[in-house]
Amino acid sequence: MLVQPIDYFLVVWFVLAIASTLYVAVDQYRNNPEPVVMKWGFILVTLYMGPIGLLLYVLADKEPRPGEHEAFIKPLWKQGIGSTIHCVAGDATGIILAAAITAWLGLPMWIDLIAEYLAGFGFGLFIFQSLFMQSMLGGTYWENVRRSLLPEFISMNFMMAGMAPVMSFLMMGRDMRAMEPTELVFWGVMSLGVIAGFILAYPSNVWMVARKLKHGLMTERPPESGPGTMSGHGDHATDQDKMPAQPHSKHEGHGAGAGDDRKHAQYDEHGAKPSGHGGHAMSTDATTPQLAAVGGISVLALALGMVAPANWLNMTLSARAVGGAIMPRGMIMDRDTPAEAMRDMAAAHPRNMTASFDLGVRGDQELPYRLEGGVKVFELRPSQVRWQILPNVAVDAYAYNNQVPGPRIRIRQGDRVRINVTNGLPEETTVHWHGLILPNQMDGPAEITQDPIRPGGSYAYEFTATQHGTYFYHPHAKPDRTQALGLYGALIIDPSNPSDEIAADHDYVIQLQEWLKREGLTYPAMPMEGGFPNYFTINGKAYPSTDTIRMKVGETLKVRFIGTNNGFIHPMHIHGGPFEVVARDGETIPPSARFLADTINVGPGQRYDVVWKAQRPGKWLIHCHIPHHTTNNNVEQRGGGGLMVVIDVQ
Ligand SMILES: [Cu+2]
Repeated sequence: MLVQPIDYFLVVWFVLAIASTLYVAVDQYRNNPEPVVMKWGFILVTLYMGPIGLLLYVLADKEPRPGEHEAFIKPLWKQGIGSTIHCVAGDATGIILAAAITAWLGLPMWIDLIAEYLAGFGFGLFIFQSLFMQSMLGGTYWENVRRSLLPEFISMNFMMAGMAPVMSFLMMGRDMRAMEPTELVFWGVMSLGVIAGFILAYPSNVWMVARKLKHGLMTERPPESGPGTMSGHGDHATDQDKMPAQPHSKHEGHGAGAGDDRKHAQYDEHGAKPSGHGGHAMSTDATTPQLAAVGGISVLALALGMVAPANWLNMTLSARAVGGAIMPRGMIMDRDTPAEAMRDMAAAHPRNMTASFDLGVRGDQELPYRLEGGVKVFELRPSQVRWQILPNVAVDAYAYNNQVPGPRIRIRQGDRVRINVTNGLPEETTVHWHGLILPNQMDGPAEITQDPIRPGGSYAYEFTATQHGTYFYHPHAKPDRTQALGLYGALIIDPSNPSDEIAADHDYVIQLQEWLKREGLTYPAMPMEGGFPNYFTINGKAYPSTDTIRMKVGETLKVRFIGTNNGFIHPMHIHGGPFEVVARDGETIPPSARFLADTINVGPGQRYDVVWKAQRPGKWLIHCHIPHHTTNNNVEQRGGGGLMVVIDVQ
């Protein structure tokens, strides 16, 4: 799913990669006179390295004009590229296959890397070098394995030394979609890894070609197209020892400047058949100390590339544990950070949103019920929706019944209620009835009083409301994630004795919330590194999209503040004169203890009922007194933002 700028870049990249690969494939088979194994080497490497593979092909290998391939490929730097190409083609194929399989199996990153090394080495050595090159080198398969072992080992070590840290850091970076083979970024990381591996393996390949440890580029012409093809020649070379210079079947250029003093393998007109024993076997002039030094450094580089990332990354993470998670900028993720912590702070994934609602849709709608044998039965269903909080800002929210805040449950003291909760979220949930006296089994804490409700599962909460006042409900399974993403709703219980109600002309509920929305993604806001919110809502909307309360001079307004938010104490202030604090946490304050104030600190979980009297006409504000909380992404719009509501008094 295209959710980040990198996704669009990668679409372009892979379109270019496929186009480049098609070009190289067609050109190799139509025009370029080289052995089949090298044709495929360039095709595969172009698939992995995209336009860079194409660049290498055109600069180092593609015959510039008919008949020039032999001379064109002679320079050592080109021979080194050829040698690296067929190492990388084999190794990278093994590595990528292993990466996809280990991700699918859910194995941790450290096993992933080891499997990739073994698969890359195995694929490179046993298939690409020994099997495919057998036609070049002659000899038996196992002779080739033995001969290729050391050069392949050195090259593979450097290749993996480049590829492993790129994969480790990028797959387990902020965007851990990179661990999922179903995501484009996974393939982007593989491509970048192959490029890094190529760069690191190249110098050793140049040296190995120069020392005749490895083959570089070669020319192989079918008889019809060879530059020296003479008309009328109908015979074909069958024995290189007898016919070393067959004019229409050349095959040369293996190793820096060494092509002319060695025998040329001969090929029949079908191109790739070994024509005799011995083939292109070379004898190296590298000394044992040289080999030991280069080999040793390659092992050191490999160890560094494989192990060093473990200083910063938790290498025990697997694609199954964290794959797909996109982490907020600024979150501290170190080698000890567990997968659970990452999942907890990850963005709500845009692909999971089941519905989208525009600015006009409001939350906190009174929830209808049906009566079953005297029990008021309510239905609650949490799911993921895109919820508009400002004209141009939508959050990917967790919502009860497609509302943020969730629907208002309004009951009367003494009511018997049953609330059926069906989990439409991709993770476990429960519901806690905050502040209520009820049977312990109905209280909601996951793992403590009940098993969490699994995705698709349900649970019936049933109790009798013995209290009255302002309450709320919220999840008690990972509330730091799921409540922060929008799961909360008001629970208003009217007193059975109407005279217990502190009456006012208007009644307005304020549910507070903090949001973290960046780069198109919504993260659960938390008071920790990387988790600080940048949007704030009252009843699911940020000012200027919040409600306006309309009343007349002399009328009273009861505001029920509910700390439905997770992270901050919000000092809620009303302009235009003091209010009287009449209830706290659902409990009515006795008249003698009620007090006047103009600011009240509403902490998470707290409720305050206050009664404010409109004394003068005009626009009077209710707002949080932390000015940052009255901005939208730190911007003041039309005089404010976030936690702000206007009381319009006529
Ligand atoms: Cu505040």
